[in-house]
Amino acid sequence: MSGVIERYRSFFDINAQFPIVTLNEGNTPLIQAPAIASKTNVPGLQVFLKFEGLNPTGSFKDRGMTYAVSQAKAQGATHIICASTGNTSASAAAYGARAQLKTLIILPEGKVALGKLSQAILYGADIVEITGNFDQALDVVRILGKAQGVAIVNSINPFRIEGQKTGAFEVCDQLGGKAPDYHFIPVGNAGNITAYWLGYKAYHAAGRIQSLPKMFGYEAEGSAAIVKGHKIENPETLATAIRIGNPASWQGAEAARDESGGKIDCVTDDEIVAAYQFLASKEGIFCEPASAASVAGLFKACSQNLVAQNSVVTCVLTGNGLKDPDNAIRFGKSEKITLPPDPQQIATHLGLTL
Ligand code: AN7
Repeated sequence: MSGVIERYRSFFDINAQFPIVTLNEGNTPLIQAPAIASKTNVPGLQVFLKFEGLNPTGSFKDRGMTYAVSQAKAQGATHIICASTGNTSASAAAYGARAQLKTLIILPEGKVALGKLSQAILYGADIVEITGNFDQALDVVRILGKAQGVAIVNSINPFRIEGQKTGAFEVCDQLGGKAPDYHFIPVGNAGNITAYWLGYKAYHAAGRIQSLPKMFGYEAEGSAAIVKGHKIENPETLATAIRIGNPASWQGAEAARDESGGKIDCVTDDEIVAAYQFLASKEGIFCEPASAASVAGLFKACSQNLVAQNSVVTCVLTGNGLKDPDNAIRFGKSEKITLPPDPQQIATHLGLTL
């Protein structure tokens, strides 16, 4: 299976000669989540998880990066640059390597999960950590992007949003040519909620679906600029992927909310962690903390009676749990002890009778 541009070619404004840089991204599973549905206590609810952690670099960013990097290459760029809370940089570094472009990455010091950093390092990007946060890194990138031969591949690049629309196309295809009734998604820089909404609208306009979902986006409470209606100077959350205080696609997120009759709300770190643990221990799905904000948001919205009975819900799980082993170990509830290789002793410890 080829990547998202080839699969949804008619939705991209490209000709037959357009050179595509791809790692066969997309085509991620839509996994039904009965334990989550049951925990909501909403009768007849069907919940599906779009597990974007199974993309080539482990996050949804690959859908937009294939198109942004293809366009950069086609337009003769020599360098790509991005600010990142981690996943964008991992994806940029991979597609940059694939396209043989120099990849420049500006990161908030000490706030990028280990897996993401390790990816950028091995893919071979040039990495600068700033003594500041993501929003400041993006401000720097907006200026460095003016340098000769440099293409910005943050989601302020419209090609990123174009590529990420394919997530919505896949959800509808996987539901058998239908849109969900509600779409739950984490919100950081707000590019993805913008892209999904544009994707649903494009599919609707093309006659592929007959209805549109209500868009429910969730920021982390300590970084909830859209919910609070102002920039957050010092955003905080353990979900470092969405530790963003001035979302670049703020207006796109509000348009998605208002046009769809949805909601932008926030969830606390405790709610995020509870959903993160529930996903792993009750559904067998390992996502990163920021991704669990969509499920935390679903639980919150259901408790507020905002979700109708018998509806179909999708939650996007934006990134793979392996991205952030530190939080997995911190919040995992397994017991681990060291013993000699003695079956009897181990059996006794595990409560088994030999
Ligand atoms: C796992 O990598 O902004 O609202 O620089 O990595 O489209 O920003 C990551 C964002 C959700 C939020 N879940 O998506 C970056 C970056 C995960 C993420 C988001 C991100 P947007």
